[in-house]
Amino acid sequence: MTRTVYFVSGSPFAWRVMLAMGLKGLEYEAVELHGSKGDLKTPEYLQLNPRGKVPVLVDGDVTVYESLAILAYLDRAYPEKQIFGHTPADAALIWQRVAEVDAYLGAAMVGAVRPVFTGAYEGKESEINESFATIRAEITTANQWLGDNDFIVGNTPTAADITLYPALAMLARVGSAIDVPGITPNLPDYTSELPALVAWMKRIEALPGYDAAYPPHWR
Ligand SMILES: N[C@@H](CCC(=O)N[C@@H](CS)C(=O)NCC(=O)O)C(=O)O
Repeated sequence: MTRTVYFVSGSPFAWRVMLAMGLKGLEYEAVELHGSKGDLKTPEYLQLNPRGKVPVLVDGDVTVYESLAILAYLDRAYPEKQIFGHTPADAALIWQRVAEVDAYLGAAMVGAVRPVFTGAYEGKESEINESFATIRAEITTANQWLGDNDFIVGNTPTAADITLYPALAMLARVGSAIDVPGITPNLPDYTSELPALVAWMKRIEALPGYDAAYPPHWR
């Protein structure tokens, strides 16, 4: 059976799906799309995802969009190496972390990083700085989630890790590169300030399938 993931290089939403597939040992074809070329708005692509966004997974005759729906699908379709936990309490905590990442860190990233990178920041500096303040607080919170564990929930990787990791990796990469008047990301230096988070990132980077999922334009 052919499995295809449609992605845009660096999309944290697509990256989480590809990390999940790697973790589960699933082979897949990764089809890279380019928003600037209109690839996401072609009639053919809109048939797969009427919102014209990545990721989309096509798994045989099943097509799914929305990254969290794809993770949930993968866990039901390929239950070995479950990423949503084995007990009700674990499942609840994993979903809680996943929802927190999307609702707070993810939303703040949309409010801060996206306008800076699309050049649509003029007149929005104070809102963007507020979003960066939220991002800083959420990074500290994520560091606290780890506690003494190897992963965000317990000692095996779950959907909580693969939802959080792409966002933090993107912030580590772009945060220091933002040089826009009036905008002060002030993101922490993970290595000196958050060593536990750095050690956790290295654990994610050692997982099966990590290299195949790495954004091609960052290589
Ligand atoms: N809630 C969606 C978000 C997907 C999303 O926003 N994808 C972005 C890339 S990071 C995209 O495809 N943007 C293209 C567009 O909006 O035209 C998910 O979790 O899959």
